[in-house]
Amino acid sequence: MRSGMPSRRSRGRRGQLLRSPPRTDSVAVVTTRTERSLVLVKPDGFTRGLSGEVLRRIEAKGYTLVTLSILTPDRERLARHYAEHEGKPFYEPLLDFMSRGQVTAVVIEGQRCIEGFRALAGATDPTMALPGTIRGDFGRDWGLDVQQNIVHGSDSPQSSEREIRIWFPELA
Ligand code: RTP
Ligand code: MG
Repeated sequence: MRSGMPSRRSRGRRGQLLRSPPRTDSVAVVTTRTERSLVLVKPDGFTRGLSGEVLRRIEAKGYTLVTLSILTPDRERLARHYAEHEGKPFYEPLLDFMSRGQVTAVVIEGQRCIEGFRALAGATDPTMALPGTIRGDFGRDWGLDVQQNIVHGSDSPQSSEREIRIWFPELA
């Protein structure tokens, strides 16, 4: 198409101009700030060799990996991480489950990556998590006291800041 000519899509069959092109000078620009999220591949996901698959999905979505560590978390770290759940029936089984093996801890970055990763992860209950999500594709009910659901992701900017301080104090 020659420069300066209106696009074909804006012309009718007889060539009449149907609609002027959208004005770009009056469009409100909405920007969102880059944020970070703390992602964990839990011991069930790690043992099944799913760390790579989780990282692949994060990168395929377009988020950046900031830092990554493989470790076996102790109960003290997990108690800080899951402080909001203290006293709930699944709290002790959750700490047992999370401390029983290695996890891959990752900080990811990108605009709205906190809610974006929660969408990639799917619902907490892996039986109900939709196919196409990490928990929906790889998780299931194993008849245990606590849901083993492959991944954790921060649920708010406040949680993310708090959790990154727990897992990667050098970044805080
Ligand atoms: P997460 O914190 O791990 O990303 O998961 P979430 O926000 O989707 O779920 P949350 O309510 O914060 O629960 C933390 C983890 O505890 C286990 N859980 N088991 N009734 C149960 O069996 C039960 N409820 C929660 C899950 O591993 C959940 O991810
Ligand atoms: Mg949570």
